[in-house]
Amino acid sequence: MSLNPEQRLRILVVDDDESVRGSVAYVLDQLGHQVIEASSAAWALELFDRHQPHVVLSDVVMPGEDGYWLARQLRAREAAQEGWTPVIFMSTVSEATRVAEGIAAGGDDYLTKPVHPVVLEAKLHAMERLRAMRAQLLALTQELHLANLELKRQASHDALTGLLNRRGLDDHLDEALRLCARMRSPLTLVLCDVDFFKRYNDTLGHSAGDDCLRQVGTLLRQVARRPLDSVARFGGEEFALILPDTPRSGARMLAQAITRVFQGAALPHPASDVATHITLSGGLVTCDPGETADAGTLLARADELLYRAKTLGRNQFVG
Ligand code: GH3
Ligand code: MG
Ligand code: MG
Ligand code: MG
Repeated sequence: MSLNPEQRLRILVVDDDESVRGSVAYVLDQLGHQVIEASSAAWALELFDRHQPHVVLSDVVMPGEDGYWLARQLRAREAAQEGWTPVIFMSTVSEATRVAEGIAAGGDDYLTKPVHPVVLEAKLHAMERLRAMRAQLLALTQELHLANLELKRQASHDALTGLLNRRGLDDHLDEALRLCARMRSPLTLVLCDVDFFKRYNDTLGHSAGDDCLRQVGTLLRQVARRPLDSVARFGGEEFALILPDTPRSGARMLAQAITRVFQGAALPHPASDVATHITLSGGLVTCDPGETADAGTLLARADELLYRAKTLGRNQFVG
């Protein structure tokens, strides 16, 4: 019989009796499957590792380790790898307690010898059905896992800029503060706000405003680009930079870098009182080593300094 490649199974047949192995192998071969033969449980385990069969058909009573031992070994391997290979026992022993013992050892089915070819074929179909269902379930679990990750990402990120959102910022700032306290390392928080942005929207339209905010996000990311730095969109046209391991001197340099980068990018602002391009005002606060500050206090201090920058004439950083 010719099977298409997905239907063709690699089947490990384990039996110490060569004639049983031969006749089972013959039936499977006639059905179009590929057969691997082992004369002992220990040898079967080696062949299993080498060939990763789709199904194991195993005798129970064999010299040395028996078929139940083999099933237990396979299940132990699978537990570590999240795999599953159907194991069907074939035995002349048909005692109920022995059958139950085989299933408990990890067997999926138990056939009494001599195994009828039609029954064998039907049992293989049943195992294939289970394998297909399991594969579907795994795919679904994977999909759910990815969807869950995406939901988590969406909950903490801003759709317009791809930066952290307010919630993401709060979580991140708490975490960064804890880490800096433990490492006795300074952390700087920068809060900045686009100058005269209402006028930008009023002049160029809301959609141009959105584009502008995206570009502001990109520019800020260029400035805060160390691996531990993070940038958030704090509100409408307000942004926050969390800069672990950054002392006051580093913060001042960073503020200068922001001003310089925005000067260089020269995003045109047709209605600003302070420049012909988009500018930012900002507040800088540094939590020094040994100082304990919570996220809320730090944000409130940065906001006050930002307000001061606005009243001092905008396009500047205070802190
Ligand atoms: P200031 O220099 O004092 O900061 O003046 P401003 O006009 O920037 O500040 P104000 O708070 O008066 O206005 C902020 C504007 O930001 C108003 C609002 O329309 C705009 N804005 C907030 N969120 C968005 C957004 O998602 N997209 C766009 N296009 N505009 C936004
Ligand atoms: Mg035997
Ligand atoms: Mg604002
Ligand atoms: Mg503003």
